[in-house]
Amino acid sequence: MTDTIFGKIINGEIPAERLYEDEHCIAINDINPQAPVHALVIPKTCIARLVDAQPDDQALLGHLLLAAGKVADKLGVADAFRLIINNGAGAGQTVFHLHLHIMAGKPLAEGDM
Ligand code: DGP
Repeated sequence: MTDTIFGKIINGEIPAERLYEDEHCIAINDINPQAPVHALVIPKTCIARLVDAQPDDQALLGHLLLAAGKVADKLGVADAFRLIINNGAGAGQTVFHLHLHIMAGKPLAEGDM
């Protein structure tokens, strides 16, 4: 585990309500929501950026997508949500522990972020 804010949330040093948890990941609400529904799916193992993932991470990456679907369902937005991964500071990544943003609850146009 790294000492990013998400590592601290995963190991319980920093409190955060867990919307979902399983062996490999947790989901929490984003502290600074950009949409009415804005949750984060975070693997318990730290991969800094998506591009740092290795072939051995393939199952985990698939698991995160399946978990995101479960979380969207639990949040009542399974019919209309968007997944975003910011990779690198230039793309807006601020926490260098891979995470998927689940965003929903407002009309999503193709060009929206
Ligand atoms: P990104 O820009 O893709 O690295 O997204 C990081 C997100 O993490 C950002 O939307 C805000 C959220 N975030 C940062 N610190 C915390 C925290 O302590 N708790 C929660 N719930 N979310 C956080």
